[in-house]
Amino acid sequence: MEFITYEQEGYVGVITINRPQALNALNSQVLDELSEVLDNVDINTTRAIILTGAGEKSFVAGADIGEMSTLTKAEGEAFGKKGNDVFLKLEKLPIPTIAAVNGFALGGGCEISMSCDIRICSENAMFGQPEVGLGITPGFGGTQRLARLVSPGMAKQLIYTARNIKADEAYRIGLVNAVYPLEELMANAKKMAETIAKNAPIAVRNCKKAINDGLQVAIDEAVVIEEKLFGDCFETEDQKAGMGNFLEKDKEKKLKVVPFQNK
Ligand code: CO8
Repeated sequence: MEFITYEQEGYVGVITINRPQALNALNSQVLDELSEVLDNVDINTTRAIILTGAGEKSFVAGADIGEMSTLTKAEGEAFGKKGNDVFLKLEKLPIPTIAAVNGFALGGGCEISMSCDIRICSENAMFGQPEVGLGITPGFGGTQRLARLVSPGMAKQLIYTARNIKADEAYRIGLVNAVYPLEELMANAKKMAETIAKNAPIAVRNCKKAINDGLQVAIDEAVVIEEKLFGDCFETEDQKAGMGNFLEKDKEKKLKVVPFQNK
């Protein structure tokens, strides 16, 4: 692969978008490579994924403007679909994903971060949907996910004005969960990923699915989704060990057994 690297440390996988000549902008090849990497994540040996950008300046500076500049209407729609398909694959990955946003997250960069479960960023991060200034809409899920993540009013303001916001404002509006000095960002992303990885993996996956699927439907349907995924945890080794250890008051065993159970 030319533009994506994947590294696995224990249960944690790190995907890095590495196209420094364009501040990690997403062209078709980057999207194809990302799709392939996601297809190859072994969810039985990986319990959390961190997505970041190479370098100290940019997470992802958007979709590739050069590639988009000559598209026809049909090609534009197809490019939008290509991005959306990859971002949906990322969003639906059964295991938790953390975007470690280390600089510019503009346009498609903000959009890919919103396809992750959790966003944390560095102090130099900058978020925004500058698309209307380029004569297009945020077409990699931005009109949908930003409105769901912050609020429709805030999303509309950011999208209509095309104003970029710094890390502190992204934190204030709930777009990111935490802000760290750049040099501490990856350590904190890994710490969070490892904390997640210590918990029962089937239960964690089912929580992700319950939240994601439940948010798409009315509450009475959502609680049925939750019930099924709750029931699905029973009779697993993790459920037996986790509850058994609690009842036996064996904290040592709990720590030793639960993190190493798998489906
Ligand atoms: N696409 C292509 N190349 C880019 C992009 C990009 N999005 N961003 C930066 N680059 C390139 C620059 O052209 C430059 O290349 P070169 O050295 O060959 O001239 C190199 O990266 C370095 O960039 P700058 O010299 O501009 O670096 P600065 O530090 O001066 O500025 C900025 C950094 C502020 C990030 C600036 O590069 C910038 O404004 N970039 C564009 C940001 C942007 O508008 N992003 C949104 C793009 S649109 C989008 O993402 C749509 C998503 C939905 C698509 C739906 C499809 C239908």
